[in-house]
Amino acid sequence: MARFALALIACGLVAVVAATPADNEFLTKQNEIVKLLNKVHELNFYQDQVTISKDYDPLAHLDSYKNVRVVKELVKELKNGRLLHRGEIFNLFNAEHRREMILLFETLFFANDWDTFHKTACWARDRINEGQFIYALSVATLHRPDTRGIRLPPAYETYPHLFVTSQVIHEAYAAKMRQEPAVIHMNFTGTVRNPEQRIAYFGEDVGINSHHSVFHMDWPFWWNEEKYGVTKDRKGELFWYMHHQLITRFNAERLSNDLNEVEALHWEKPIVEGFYPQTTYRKGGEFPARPDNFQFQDLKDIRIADLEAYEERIREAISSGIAISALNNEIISLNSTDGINILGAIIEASSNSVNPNYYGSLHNLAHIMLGRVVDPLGKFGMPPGVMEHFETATRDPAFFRLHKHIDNLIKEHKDSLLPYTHEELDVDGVEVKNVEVDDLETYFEEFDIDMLNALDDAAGLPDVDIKARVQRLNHKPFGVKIIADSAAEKTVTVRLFLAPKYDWFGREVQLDVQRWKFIELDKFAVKLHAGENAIVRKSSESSVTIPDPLSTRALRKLVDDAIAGSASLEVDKDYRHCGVPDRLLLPKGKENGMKYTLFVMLSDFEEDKVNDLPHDYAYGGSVSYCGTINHKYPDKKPMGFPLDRKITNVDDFKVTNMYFRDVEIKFNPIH
Ligand code: CUO
Repeated sequence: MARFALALIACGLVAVVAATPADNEFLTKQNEIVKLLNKVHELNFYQDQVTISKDYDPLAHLDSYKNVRVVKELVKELKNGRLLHRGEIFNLFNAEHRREMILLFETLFFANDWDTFHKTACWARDRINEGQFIYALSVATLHRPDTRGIRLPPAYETYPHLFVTSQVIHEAYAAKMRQEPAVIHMNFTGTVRNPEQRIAYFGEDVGINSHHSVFHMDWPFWWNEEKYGVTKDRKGELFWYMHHQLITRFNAERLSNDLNEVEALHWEKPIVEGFYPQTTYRKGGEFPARPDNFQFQDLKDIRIADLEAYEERIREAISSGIAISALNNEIISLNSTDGINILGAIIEASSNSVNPNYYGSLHNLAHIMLGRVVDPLGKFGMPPGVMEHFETATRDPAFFRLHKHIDNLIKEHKDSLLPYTHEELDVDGVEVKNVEVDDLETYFEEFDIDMLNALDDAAGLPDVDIKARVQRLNHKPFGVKIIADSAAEKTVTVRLFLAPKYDWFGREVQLDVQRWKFIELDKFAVKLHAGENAIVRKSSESSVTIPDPLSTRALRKLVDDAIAGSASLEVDKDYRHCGVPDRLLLPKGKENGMKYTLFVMLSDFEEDKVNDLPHDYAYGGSVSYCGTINHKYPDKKPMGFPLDRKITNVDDFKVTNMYFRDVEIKFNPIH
């Protein structure tokens, strides 16, 4: 189909982005954060930060912090040598490591002003473990009102070891020793003898890895809403939905590569796919490898029986439709739309769990079990596995199996709810007449990762330009045009989903099965006028994706130029680091074309509306899977609506404000 002229027929679709040019105060903050996260494995080296670190004493400025006790405790533990040392591996799933990191986070978060925050960060950078420092500083920067809109450097540049293979690191060192610039080609793990390697480009995509790791910084499972005064709206539900979407996306990728969909793991059955990460910690050795068909093992402190017991109780809650709260054994119904939020928090478990003692922490414990599976008793002193870091977890096929298991539990809950009624689906007077889509074409491209931060510095050995070159999936930009009639002027929410039309066996998938496989492509609100409307939306505007972040070098240059007045840095207070990379919006498809179902639904925005903001407010751009930090989740409907509940009668389900059509995705191998 010919590409249609977007500009001529667009239906008032320029989203409201709250961006303004950065002033000097913001540019200074932006500059300081980038400096703090540059070469964090080394001590402060920018002279101003060195001086602050040397001279600053948090105890001499206690009146500059909201929570004095935390500051005193952090300093006391540091003086007593009780904190994780620099160079050691920080593992967020380790309760002690986490407790120490939270002390630092709270010290930073509760600093009364930017000046105190900045000085504390310079001070901590020389004294606290760098993994704890990166994580605490990042989460504090994302959540402090005075650092809203600051851009963090890409995670794969701050800590490249978690994103590239050992071979790349070795070659990068060799190039630096030779003082020769280099571009090192990175292969995906495994060989052609391992079918899983066919979709390694997805699980090992640096953009997916950083989306996942930042999601868990935006929505930390340890977040204390009361203490921090920041509510995490629908966090339990979002935990499910973001991971559900990762699985549907992964499965669509598998089908594109002639692999069957991922199966859930079970505590008693072998973990079919082994995994050899071919990745090394900066210090502490290689990430442990797992052979095929390995069984779960009891750890010193977590037993398989614990997981089974927690899961039994969770299943009991799902089938009975009630959870038991720790607060006076109060009964909480799960049969409302909020049930998923309660259940998500219980399963993760986050600090929002209504009863962590009773329901445990199924998901977090499973991450630890999988991470330590090959050295369960610590006999060989192996470092944590890839499943114990959000940056590396999606590399392991077991990640998707674990989350599929959890997704199945949630599906049991969703299937227990009543299907949506005609009234809940129908929008009076609105009809979608047609949906046109540009050609959908995917291809692989090359991308370079700056290895500057991966390598140690030594006197007389200056930095040289060393890059890791990876293959990554991309697609041609495309547009969707929706022709809709409306009886009157009305603002609607437009929901766009995509799912494979056929399963692995080549059978057409029935809607009630297919509904759980739909990838949310976009969601936005638009004003219809009475009569016929043409709604045009570009792929780059999608509410699930973010564009490529600026590299550290480009970010520093932009800030320098903006300070010098020769460029302008736009500040969006809702700026998001979480989000699927723009280029991964579409699954790969096949060379000869692969059929998908495109589903479009318009719903009544006045019923969906949550925040008192313009209907086209952009929320930083990736709100669908990542929510928003500064506002409530801007859609009252359950995430995944209307495909999250059973469709028992397709005729009842299909209303005029919906539209289904086939589309085809072609992979171009010679781009
Ligand atoms: Cu994101 Cu399990 O929650 O990896």
